[in-house]
Amino acid sequence: TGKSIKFTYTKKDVILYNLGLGAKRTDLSLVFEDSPSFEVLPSFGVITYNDGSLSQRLAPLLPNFSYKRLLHGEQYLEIRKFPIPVSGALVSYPAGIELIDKGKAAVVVTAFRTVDASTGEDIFYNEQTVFVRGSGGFGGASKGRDRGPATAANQPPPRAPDASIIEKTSEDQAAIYRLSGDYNPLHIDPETARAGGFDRPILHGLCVFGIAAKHVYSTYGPFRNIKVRFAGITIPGQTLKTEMWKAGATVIFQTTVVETGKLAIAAAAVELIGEPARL
Ligand code: HDC
Repeated sequence: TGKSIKFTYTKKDVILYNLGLGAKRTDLSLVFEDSPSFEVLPSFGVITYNDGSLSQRLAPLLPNFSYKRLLHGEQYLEIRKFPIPVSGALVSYPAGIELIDKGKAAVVVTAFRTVDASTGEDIFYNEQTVFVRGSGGFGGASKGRDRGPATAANQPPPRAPDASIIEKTSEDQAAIYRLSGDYNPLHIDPETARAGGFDRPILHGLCVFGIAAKHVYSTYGPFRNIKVRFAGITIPGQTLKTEMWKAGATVIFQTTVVETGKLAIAAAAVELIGEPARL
């Protein structure tokens, strides 16, 4: 729980965000503000509440806290207004959900409800999970609560995927993506990356999330919510493969780094709009 967070954005921020997720100059609906179908990619809802205060909020809660040892663990986003406005003024309200002791690591879950600053209308709702290596052992709860689609295991069925999309990220992907508001040096500064235990700067979890969400969106259309677990790191320049399995209104998906064969995103799903929700 903490102070409210203001976020104002224009079509320029929308274009920058779309470029950060690999949009090309030929994707006019993503990069040209006068295109009749100009739109923001639906994962935009995750960048509206980052005021850079994460470190200050977590430090008092966790033993041995170091921002360098923090990784994005999971993300759940609900889109509560369609179509998503391409400019606006929003306010987000943070609320602590869970602090879990995983032994060596701590897992911290925070919710953010984001509304239109002038009308109060709900726009987005997020639950953000961070995984802080070296900050466990404080004796908190060890298992998280079941929060429906926000925590679902989303195991892919044992059959070939119904659809898959492969996209190579740019070596400059993190350098562009960070301009949408996540200035964590882990993604740009080699020295910080080494201090965090990596050979080189890694791609933002939310950039990989946005690219995977784009793959699902371009295949199956708009969704009301999306949940992912960050299962492994991605280095800018690597190739991402998103595999999708559809069952009614639910699309389970996973994203693999093609060069290594390792999962970047697992336990992931969206619930589509325009189809009746599965009971
Ligand atoms: O899964 C490992 C990993 O490396 N994942 C990838 C992490 C990653 O690359 N994230 C994205 C980049 S970092 C980033 O973007 C930072 C960003 O700039 C700032 C944060 C966001 C700010 C937003 C703005 C507001 C790892 C290291 C996470 C876990 O691996 P292991 O240590 O091997 O853990 P494991 O033994 O498999 O499991 C231990 C317990 O932890 C749970 N767990 C595992 N992966 C998790 C996770 N919990 C949450 N999220 C994950 N990703 C396991 O379930 C297990 O718990 P239990 O024993 O109770 O089952």
